[in-house]
Amino acid sequence: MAHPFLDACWGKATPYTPVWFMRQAGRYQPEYRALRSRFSFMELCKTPSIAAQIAVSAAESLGVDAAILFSDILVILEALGIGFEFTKGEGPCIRTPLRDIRDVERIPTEIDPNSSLHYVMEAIQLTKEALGDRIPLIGFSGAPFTLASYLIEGGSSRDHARTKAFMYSDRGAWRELMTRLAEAVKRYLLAQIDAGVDCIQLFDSWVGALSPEDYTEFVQPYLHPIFEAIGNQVPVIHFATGNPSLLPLMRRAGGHVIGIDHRASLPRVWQELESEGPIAVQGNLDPALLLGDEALLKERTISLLEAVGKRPGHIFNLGHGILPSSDPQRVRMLVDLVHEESNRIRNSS
Ligand code: 1CP
Repeated sequence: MAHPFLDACWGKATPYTPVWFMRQAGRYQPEYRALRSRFSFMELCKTPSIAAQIAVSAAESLGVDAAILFSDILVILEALGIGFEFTKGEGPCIRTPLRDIRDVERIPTEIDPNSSLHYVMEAIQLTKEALGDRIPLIGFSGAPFTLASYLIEGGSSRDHARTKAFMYSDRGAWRELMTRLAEAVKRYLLAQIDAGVDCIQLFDSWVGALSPEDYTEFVQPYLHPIFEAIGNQVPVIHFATGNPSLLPLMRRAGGHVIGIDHRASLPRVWQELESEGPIAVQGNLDPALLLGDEALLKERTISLLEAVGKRPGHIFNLGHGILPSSDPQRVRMLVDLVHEESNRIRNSS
């Protein structure tokens, strides 16, 4: 399919800057909260017709340039035979966190996403049918490090201390764990592409806890097979948060678009990344700006678009997911602002 969002991912010129938001479907929307009062989060993910409806209605009510599959990075754990649940207010909880090589060896080396994650593939097919040719659909997976962190910590973590202790104390077990996770992620993403997604985002949300040295040794080697297997079938957005000094290494690891969080200066980082050749970027307004003064939100949006200017290959997004207390009207206003202002900038002399 052809769409300005996909053109921008490939670094081509577009009439305006395409925009979508991480967590564009979720708790900030009254329609979503109404559904959640009747179903658990996993029930929503496992009912393809509802998952498709959530993804499509979020994208269409906002007027964004891409929809994202309604699911979660943790559902792949089911295919790995690892039990987990989303506890109220506390996020994910893995029933038996990984402790040592024996636990790692229980992770299957070959998964078949079309059977164990069939509901994801069905949700993709239904979402694509409902979207028609209007906007593309983004599929996604957590990246191996981010998944490893949930598996070892047992849930969300601030300092990722258990994950690092595991990584620093048994290199062999770490290598085995990352190799198995990378294989599962690769198969999962290839199955999503077969099911019809137009783009992939690889979420390495927590890798920013590492230094460049650790990233090079403990993360980068496991990403290569994933990017290599996908090749140029669909564009891949490679996203992480928290540590701008990893961005050049992420670029080297792979991806057609680098997702930049709000802690970095997007124009500056982009220039640095392009010293190794052209690359598209995504980002990077602070999600908390949606909670503040509307004039400041507009000012920061316009200044980001002006700093980018007419350069092709920018996808507008927040630096991380929409916060649950955001006002849906404001999010919609931001989409219109990005479209109008970027079009004005492109047509200016
Ligand atoms: O209570 C609820 O209703 C569930 C809230 C919720 C939602 C709406 C969770 C729980 N996940 C999701 C959907 C989701 N998650 C999507 C699709 C919707 C969209 O983006 O429009 C996507 C792409 C994700 C990805 C995801 N889940 C990430 C990567 C993105 C990021 O934020 O860095 C991560 C880290 C998760 C884990 C997760 N899922 C949910 C929670 C509460 C968490 C924990 C976050 C943490 O550890 O702090």
